[in-house]
Amino acid sequence: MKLIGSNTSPYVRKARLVLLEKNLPHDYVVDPPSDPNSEVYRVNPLGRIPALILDDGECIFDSVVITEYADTLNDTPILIPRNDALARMRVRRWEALADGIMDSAIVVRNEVLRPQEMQLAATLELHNNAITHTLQHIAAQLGTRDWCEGDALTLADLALVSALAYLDLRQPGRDWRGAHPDLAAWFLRMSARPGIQLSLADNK
Ligand SMILES: N[C@@H](CCC(=O)N[C@@H](CS)C(=O)NCC(=O)O)C(=O)O
Repeated sequence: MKLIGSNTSPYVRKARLVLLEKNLPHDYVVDPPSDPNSEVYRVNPLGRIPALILDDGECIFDSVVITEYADTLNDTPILIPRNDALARMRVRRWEALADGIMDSAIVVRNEVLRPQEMQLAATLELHNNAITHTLQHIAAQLGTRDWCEGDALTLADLALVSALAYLDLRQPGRDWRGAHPDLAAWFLRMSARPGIQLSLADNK
């Protein structure tokens, strides 16, 4: 299978980390929709990345659907609990928090790319505050634990790494490490994983 993405997209990073952590053979192709000739326009009517093209040509999008599908392909490890409905919900809820940070950070990014006089201060404040509050919530939930949910790696951890990496990329002035030292220590521990290391090397 082939994952179409870009190195800057946090949703792509999340999907890619799932493929890497599960050791699912795939080609990772940087082919962003900013290129009008991107293959993504042929395979995803939304023109968004990530898009995962299976060997028979079927295309899967968006990142939530990709991760859901990819997780069924093997059990090593199971990243989304299958039998425990509460644990499954909690992993998905972590993912919603991480995706929400990504969504807000992208709104902020798009806003600051506009000419200064056209930028909406209220939009910037709304979304920056949402990120700040969500980071506080996440840091309080995680505490000093190793994993977001349960006692092993799940999709929750990979989604959170992807959201934090995106903040590092797009909001380098946001000192989330200073505000949340335990979260910073967790991110450092997670960064030692080979798949995450590989993906973070491209975070520029
Ligand atoms: N909810 C989607 C969001 C995907 C998305 O918005 N991707 C962005 C990149 S971060 C995109 O493709 N934007 C179109 C563009 O860059 O032109 C998912 O989780 O896959």
